[in-house]
Amino acid sequence: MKAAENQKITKRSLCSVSVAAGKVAAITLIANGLLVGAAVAAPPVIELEIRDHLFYPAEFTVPADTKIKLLIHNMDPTPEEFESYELNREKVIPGNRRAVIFIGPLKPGTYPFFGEFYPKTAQGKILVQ
Ligand SMILES: [Cu+2]
Repeated sequence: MKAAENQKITKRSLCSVSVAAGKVAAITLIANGLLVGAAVAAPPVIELEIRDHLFYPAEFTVPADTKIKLLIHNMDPTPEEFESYELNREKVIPGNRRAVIFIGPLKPGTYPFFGEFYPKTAQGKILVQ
Protein backbone atom coordinates (compact mmCIF):
# COMPACT_ATOMS: atom_id res chain seq x y z
CA MET A 1 0.00 0.00 0.00
CA LYS A 2 2.70 2.43 1.00
CA ALA A 3 4.76 1.75 -2.12
CA ALA A 4 1.70 2.25 -4.31
CA GLU A 5 0.93 5.54 -2.62
CA ASN A 6 4.50 6.67 -3.11
CA GLN A 7 4.35 5.74 -6.77
CA LYS A 8 1.20 7.78 -7.22
CA ILE A 9 2.82 10.77 -5.52
CA THR A 10 5.96 10.32 -7.62
CA LYS A 11 3.94 10.19 -10.83
CA ARG A 12 2.08 13.32 -9.83
CA SER A 13 5.39 15.08 -9.09
CA LEU A 14 6.84 14.04 -12.43
CA CYS A 15 3.70 15.29 -14.20
CA SER A 16 4.10 18.74 -12.66
CA VAL A 17 7.72 18.78 -13.85
CA SER A 18 6.60 19.09 -17.46
CA VAL A 19 4.05 21.76 -16.52
CA ALA A 20 6.24 23.96 -14.32
CA ALA A 21 9.60 23.97 -16.06
CA GLY A 22 11.04 26.52 -13.65
CA LYS A 23 10.67 24.15 -10.72
CA VAL A 24 12.20 21.12 -12.43
CA ALA A 25 15.23 20.82 -10.16
CA ALA A 26 13.32 21.07 -6.88
CA ILE A 27 10.56 18.71 -7.97
CA THR A 28 13.03 16.16 -9.32
CA LEU A 29 14.78 16.14 -5.95
CA ILE A 30 11.46 15.52 -4.21
CA ALA A 31 10.63 12.72 -6.64
CA ASN A 32 14.03 11.11 -6.07
CA GLY A 33 13.53 11.40 -2.34
CA LEU A 34 10.22 9.56 -2.59
CA LEU A 35 11.78 6.82 -4.69
CA VAL A 36 14.61 6.37 -2.18
CA GLY A 37 12.07 6.40 0.63
CA ALA A 38 10.06 3.66 -1.06
CA ALA A 39 13.19 1.52 -1.50
CA VAL A 40 14.21 1.91 2.15
CA ALA A 41 10.67 1.09 3.28
CA ALA A 42 10.66 -2.28 1.45
CA PRO A 43 10.03 -4.78 4.25
CA PRO A 44 12.61 -7.46 5.06
CA VAL A 45 11.71 -10.86 3.62
CA ILE A 46 11.71 -14.05 5.66
CA GLU A 47 11.47 -17.25 3.65
CA LEU A 48 9.81 -20.30 5.13
CA GLU A 49 9.29 -23.78 3.79
CA ILE A 50 6.62 -26.32 4.52
CA ARG A 51 7.96 -29.84 4.08
CA ASP A 52 6.31 -33.05 5.28
CA HIS A 53 3.83 -30.86 7.17
CA LEU A 54 6.56 -29.08 9.14
CA PHE A 55 7.69 -25.47 9.00
CA TYR A 56 11.36 -24.69 8.31
CA PRO A 57 12.49 -22.70 10.18
CA ALA A 58 9.95 -23.46 12.90
CA GLU A 59 11.28 -20.58 14.96
CA PHE A 60 12.86 -17.31 13.93
CA THR A 61 13.42 -13.80 15.20
CA VAL A 62 12.34 -10.53 13.59
CA PRO A 63 12.81 -6.94 14.72
CA ALA A 64 10.02 -5.19 16.62
CA ASP A 65 8.08 -2.30 15.09
CA THR A 66 8.92 -3.47 11.58
CA LYS A 67 6.73 -4.66 8.75
CA ILE A 68 7.90 -8.11 7.59
CA LYS A 69 7.18 -10.02 4.40
CA LEU A 70 6.83 -13.76 4.89
CA LEU A 71 7.41 -15.76 1.73
CA ILE A 72 6.15 -19.26 2.42
CA HIS A 73 6.99 -22.08 0.02
CA ASN A 74 4.77 -25.11 0.34
CA MET A 75 6.99 -27.97 -0.85
CA ASP A 76 4.33 -30.55 -0.03
CA PRO A 77 1.88 -31.69 -2.73
CA THR A 78 -0.99 -31.04 -0.32
CA PRO A 79 -2.41 -27.62 0.62
CA GLU A 80 -1.64 -26.07 3.97
CA GLU A 81 -3.11 -23.10 5.74
CA PHE A 82 -0.76 -20.75 7.55
CA GLU A 83 -2.69 -19.61 10.59
CA SER A 84 -1.95 -17.48 13.64
CA TYR A 85 -4.44 -16.06 16.09
CA GLU A 86 -1.77 -13.82 17.61
CA LEU A 87 -0.83 -12.40 14.21
CA ASN A 88 -4.45 -12.36 13.04
CA ARG A 89 -3.48 -14.08 9.79
CA GLU A 90 -4.66 -17.09 7.86
CA LYS A 91 -3.91 -18.03 4.31
CA VAL A 92 -4.24 -21.22 2.33
CA ILE A 93 -1.16 -22.19 0.33
CA PRO A 94 -1.89 -24.81 -2.34
CA GLY A 95 0.49 -27.73 -2.76
CA ASN A 96 3.76 -26.87 -4.51
CA ARG A 97 2.91 -23.17 -4.45
CA ARG A 98 4.04 -20.19 -2.44
CA ALA A 99 2.28 -17.34 -0.70
CA VAL A 100 3.16 -13.93 0.67
CA ILE A 101 1.92 -12.80 4.07
CA PHE A 102 2.77 -9.41 5.52
CA ILE A 103 3.02 -9.14 9.30
CA GLY A 104 3.81 -6.31 11.66
CA PRO A 105 4.84 -3.84 12.80
CA LEU A 106 4.73 -5.97 15.96
CA LYS A 107 5.46 -5.38 19.62
CA PRO A 108 8.16 -7.54 21.24
CA GLY A 109 6.85 -10.98 22.17
CA THR A 110 6.21 -14.50 20.94
CA TYR A 111 3.74 -15.10 18.13
CA PRO A 112 2.85 -18.77 17.52
CA PHE A 113 1.66 -19.98 14.13
CA PHE A 114 0.54 -23.34 12.81
CA GLY A 115 -0.68 -25.15 9.73
CA GLU A 116 -4.37 -25.57 10.20
CA PHE A 117 -4.58 -28.66 8.01
CA TYR A 118 -1.79 -30.44 9.94
CA PRO A 119 -1.82 -28.64 13.30
CA LYS A 120 -0.17 -31.46 15.25
CA THR A 121 3.06 -31.26 13.26
CA ALA A 122 3.06 -27.90 11.49
CA GLN A 123 3.83 -25.52 14.33
CA GLY A 124 6.16 -22.61 14.78
CA LYS A 125 6.72 -19.31 16.48
CA ILE A 126 8.04 -15.91 15.62
CA LEU A 127 10.10 -14.16 18.26
CA VAL A 128 9.81 -10.40 17.97
CA GLN A 129 12.58 -8.46 19.68
CU1 LIG B 1 -7.95 -21.13 9.31
